[in-house]
Amino acid sequence: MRIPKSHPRYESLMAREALVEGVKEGIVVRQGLIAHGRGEAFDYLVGEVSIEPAVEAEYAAAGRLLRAKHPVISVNGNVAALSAKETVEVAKAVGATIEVNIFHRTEERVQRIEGRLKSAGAEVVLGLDPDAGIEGLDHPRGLCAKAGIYSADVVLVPLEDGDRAKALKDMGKVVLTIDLNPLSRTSRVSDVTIVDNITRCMPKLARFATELRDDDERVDRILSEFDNRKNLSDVLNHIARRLGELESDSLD
Ligand code: PTJ
Repeated sequence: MRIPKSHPRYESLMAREALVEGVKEGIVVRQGLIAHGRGEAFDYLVGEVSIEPAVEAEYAAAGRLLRAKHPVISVNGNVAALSAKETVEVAKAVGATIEVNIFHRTEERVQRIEGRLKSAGAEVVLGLDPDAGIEGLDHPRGLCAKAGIYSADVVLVPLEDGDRAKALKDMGKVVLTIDLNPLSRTSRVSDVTIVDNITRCMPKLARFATELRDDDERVDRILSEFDNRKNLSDVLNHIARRLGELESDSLD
């Protein structure tokens, strides 16, 4: 379907189209469409823009990735359909390894997601031949690569809610996430939670990483000032304030 750029919901409709195409191509699972709907609902609540706490978290995540010895970006079907090119750009900007790690795992899907990432410019993508396991996870998302997630010190796990973030924390890793739901288990347990749409977040992460690369002092300051609990509470306060304003507007 062709969507005119002038459509007021252009970005949102394009994202839906990308996910529906992703389902047809065997990249996205149908459950991914439901997950996206939940994300859209939270995006409405934040106002469909990158709010200040999100930008702060994006700087903190860029700093953490730059400081990591072995950063890994974990990619699932939704991430590949919405942000393959931008994910590769972030990986290049911070020197991260990319690994496909999916909940609804089939070899064919892993291959298709790997193919999508490679056509977006990735040279190496791990995940197809898992040779290690995330401790404490007995479902397929526990399968991982020794040279990737298993040995990473910092892992970016966008768009998931589940027990993996907690399992990765229990393994001693720094966990970063992108999740429009500030209340999800992954959001609550991560070291840095970016409450922003992945389509707005990934380009910023790449830009901020480039901006911070040679500014050690600024990275030190960003990392020492960032507090994930406070950031999540700033997000919730933003939503509460915004709902209050919308409510009084609608009564005028
Ligand atoms: O590809 P697979 O097999 O690994 O499956 C991927 C999904 C997304 C289906 C799976 O990880 C899943 O079921 O995820 P959840 O538990 O629904 O969590 C997804 C989280 O991402 C939710 O908290 C959503 O609010 C959030 N989310 C969805 N779309 C976006 C988003 N956050 C940021 N940007 C989005 N576009």
